[in-house]
Amino acid sequence: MIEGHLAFRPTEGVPIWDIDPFDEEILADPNEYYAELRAKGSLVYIPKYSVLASGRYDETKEIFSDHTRFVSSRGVGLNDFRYGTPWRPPSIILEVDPPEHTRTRKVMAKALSPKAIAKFKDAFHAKAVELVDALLEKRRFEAVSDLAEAFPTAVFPDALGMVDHDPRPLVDYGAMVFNSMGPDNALRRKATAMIPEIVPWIMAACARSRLRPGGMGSVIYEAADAGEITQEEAGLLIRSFLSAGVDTTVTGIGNALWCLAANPAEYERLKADPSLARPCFEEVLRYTSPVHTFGRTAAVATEVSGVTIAESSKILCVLGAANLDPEKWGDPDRFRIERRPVGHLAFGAGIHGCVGQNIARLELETLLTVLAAKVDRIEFAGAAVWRPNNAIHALDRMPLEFIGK
Ligand code: HEM
Ligand code: OVM
Repeated sequence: MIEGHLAFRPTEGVPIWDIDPFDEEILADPNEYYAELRAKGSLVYIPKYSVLASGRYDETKEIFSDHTRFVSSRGVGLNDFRYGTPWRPPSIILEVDPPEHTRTRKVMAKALSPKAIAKFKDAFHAKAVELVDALLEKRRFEAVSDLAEAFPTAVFPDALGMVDHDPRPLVDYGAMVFNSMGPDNALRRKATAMIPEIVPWIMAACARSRLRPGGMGSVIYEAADAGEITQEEAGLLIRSFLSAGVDTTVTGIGNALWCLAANPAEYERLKADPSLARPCFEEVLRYTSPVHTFGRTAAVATEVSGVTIAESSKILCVLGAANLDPEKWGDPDRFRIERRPVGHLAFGAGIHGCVGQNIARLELETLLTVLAAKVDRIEFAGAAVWRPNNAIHALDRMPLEFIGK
């Protein structure tokens, strides 16, 4: 695999920071790094990777949503696709710009529209009830495997229409995709080493013959039949479902349980008013940013907040830092389920803003509603441990206890 990027010289006046944002200790506990990044300036140069980093809300949003100046087609990870071969054929939705993006985005948005996914609600609810009842019976359990992973790996492949599926490669592929967006560190090398055992399984699962009619996958293949995309592109869009659709919601659920166990008064509020399930999830997203960092590449010489940006600069958009910026959010370090953090960047912003956000919300809203109805208390039953990932902020394990109503 050939990789690399230009060694950009920092613009004069830009703070230079000798830090490795992908150090495993920082990835596991990033809030101090976020605060320092915001404090140093609107853009900070990181020599270790020859990149600029943005952690303040306004600038991060500006860069992330301006697809003309800051492109995705050169990769949203650390490597510039112009100077190295990507580890897999690029995503035809995430890693492209208009006009290519417009066509594939339209097809995927149709499969994931509120109308198209409404029919999954009952199945999601039934699975949530089944899992939560079993865990109440057990009382103590491992929340990452037994709930955060168990729920999406059961309901999402079914909604996609997969005829047979296995939770392990689904969870591992997501972690791989997100780790590969980072630098050439141990996390990325471990991810790359798993390619032979996981990628063939994933690619085989994208075939039309493996997808039932009635699922989101068949909507994609029908768009191919209608000539909107090619059959090969349909397969690659199914790959996008499997890349971005499982590990993200697994992380969302784990992080939600962590927030609620750590903030029992907020859980009391949710029980008292289960219609807060959705705003609660939005606050979990703001507070924990499951996707913590994604990049862009400057296609032109430009400027943000008075800082000059050279053409071809790679910019890390630190969504986790922006979502905790005190200039944007009052009391950002407090988890408040009634905050309704409109404008948070956990799903991104602009034309690449998460196309799966409606189904992510449906999964989380359903699960949080079932919890509020059945579980009286959510308590830690041991230490919660975070799992470093170059792009995802997720738990590795979290012993919990559910006390029933
Ligand atoms: C895009 C986060 C769930 C599919 C994005 C982006 C973010 C994000 C930050 C923007 C990427 C960018 O601009 O470069 C999340 C989070 C989720 C979640 C935090 C759950 C809590 C899902 C689900 C799917 C999905 C369930 C299901 C298919 C995608 C795809 C894109 C995307 C295909 C690329 C869209 C485009 O480039 O136009 N997501 N996501 N995501 N997400 Fe999600
Ligand atoms: C894709 C893809 C992969 C990772 C993340 C993502 C968050 C999309 O393959 O399209 O969005």
